[in-house]
Amino acid sequence: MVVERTFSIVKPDAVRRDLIGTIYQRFEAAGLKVVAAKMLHLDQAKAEGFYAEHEGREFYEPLVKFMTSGPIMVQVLEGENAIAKNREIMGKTNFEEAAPGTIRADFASSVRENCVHGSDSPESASREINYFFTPDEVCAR
Ligand code: DAT
Ligand code: MG
Repeated sequence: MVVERTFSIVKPDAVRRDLIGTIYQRFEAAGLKVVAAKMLHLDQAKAEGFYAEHEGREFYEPLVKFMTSGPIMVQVLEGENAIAKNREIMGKTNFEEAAPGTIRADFASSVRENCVHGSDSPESASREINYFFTPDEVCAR
């Protein structure tokens, strides 16, 4: 088994609804250790850059507006198969298709307002971690 790091966001909807602790509990229960974390409020340029892969899609502009609508928690999670494991406990993008017991099935209120982000590949994990954290902000555990 390979110990990996992945990048995660608790999105503005979940922060507004005081779900930070509940979602962190899901990470820890799944064996994903928090090795870096901070709260911040994205500005438009930073949100656009983060979701650049979706530029031009019909949902891109409302997504950027939502992601800048309030503070978020960004974190690096570490564990065996962390990238796939985190995607598994998040559930599918569309909460109506997400498996019961996943974060999105339990807490998302729409396809857009779906509580969490998680990297989908080693390449995106690396890019996304470096987009928000300097190497010295990530702790060995
Ligand atoms: P994921 O967040 O599961 O990796 P994604 O990368 O395809 O999904 O899309 C990024 C975010 O954009 C997603 O979490 C919510 C929003 N989004 C995606 N498809 C959408 C749609 N059809 N309508 C509204 N928002 C959408
Ligand atoms: Mg994605």
